[in-house]
Amino acid sequence: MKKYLVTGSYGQIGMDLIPAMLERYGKENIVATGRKKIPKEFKELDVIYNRLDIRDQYGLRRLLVDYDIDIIIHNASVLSATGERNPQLAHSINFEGFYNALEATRELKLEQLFAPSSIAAFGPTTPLDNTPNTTIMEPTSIYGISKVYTELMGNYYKQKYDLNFRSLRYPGVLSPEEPGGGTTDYAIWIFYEAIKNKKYECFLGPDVELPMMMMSDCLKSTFDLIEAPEEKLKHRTFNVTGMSFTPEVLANAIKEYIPDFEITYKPDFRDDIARTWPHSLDDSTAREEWGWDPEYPFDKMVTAMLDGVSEKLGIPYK
Ligand code: AKB
Repeated sequence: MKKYLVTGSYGQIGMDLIPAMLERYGKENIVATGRKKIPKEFKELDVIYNRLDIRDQYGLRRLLVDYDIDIIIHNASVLSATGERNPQLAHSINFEGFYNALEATRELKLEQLFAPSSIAAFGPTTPLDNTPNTTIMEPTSIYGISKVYTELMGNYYKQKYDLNFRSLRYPGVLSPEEPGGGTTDYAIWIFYEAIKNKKYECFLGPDVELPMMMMSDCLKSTFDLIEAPEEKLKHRTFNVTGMSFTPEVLANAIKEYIPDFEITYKPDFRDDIARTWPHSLDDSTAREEWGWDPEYPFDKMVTAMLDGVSEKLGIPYK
C-alpha cells in the first residue's frame, strides 16, 4: 500500500476526500495536514493529522520523511474570491506552497504529486463554450494565475526530472459541506439559504453559466487519475466536468421542491471573475486517456444537495 500526505485537508474537498481515502487506502496510510488544529470530524475518525503551513518547506520534508510518504495530494490553496481580497496571501500560499511540494517531491524522489488546477486557469481570451483541454490560458485572477503556474511547473518538472505530476481542472465542486472563499460557492449557499430562509441574494448575475460537478464525481476523478497507469497518460492536466448551469436555472430547479423560494441578484466582484471562466468544458481528453465518466447529472445533484444540506441543518425542506 502506498502512503499519502494531503495538504489543505480540512477544506471543502478535504472534508470528504479524507474519509474516502481512509476507506480506500486504510487509515495507517493517510496523513492529513493543515494550518489549523485537527477538525472534530477527523478526530472522530482517528485520522493521523499534523499541523503544517505549506510554506514551511522544512516542516513538509520532515513529515514526508517521518511517515515515509509516496504520494502528495496538494490541496492547500487560497481560492478565487479570497485571492482577490488578498492577492499577497494567495501568492505566498499558492505559489510558494506548490513550489515546496514540487521540490520536496523531486528531492525525496516521491512517486507522485497530485495538485488540482481549476477552471480559473482559463480567462477571457479562452473559448468559453465547451473549452478544450488545450487552449489559450490567460487568466485575470491571482488564483487563476497560480493555477497556470501549477500546471506549467508540473509539466516542466515532468519533462526535466521525470517527476510524476498529475492535475485536474476542477470546476465548482458541490457538496453539503460549507465552502469558503470561492466564486462557485453560490451554488452551495443557495441550498443553505433556500432551506433556512426561503430566499437567497446571489453574488453572481442570473445568466452566469459555469461548469460544476458533484463531490462524489470530484473524488472519483481524483482517484481515477492518481491510480491511472502512467503509460495511458499523454497529458498531465485534464478538464473534468459533470454539468453546467446558471444561478437562474438552479433557482428554478430548487423552486420545484421549495415553491416559495425567492432569489434576488446583487452581483459583486465575484461576478466579474466568473464571467472570465468557461461556461462548459470539453472533458474528452480525460475520457479518452483514463476513462473519465461522471455519475451525477443536474437533476440528481439538486435532490442530493437538498437532502444533504437539509440533514446538515436539521431542517426538513419538504
Ligand atoms: C473557486 O470558485 O474559486 C473554486 C474553483 C472553481 O476553483 N471553486
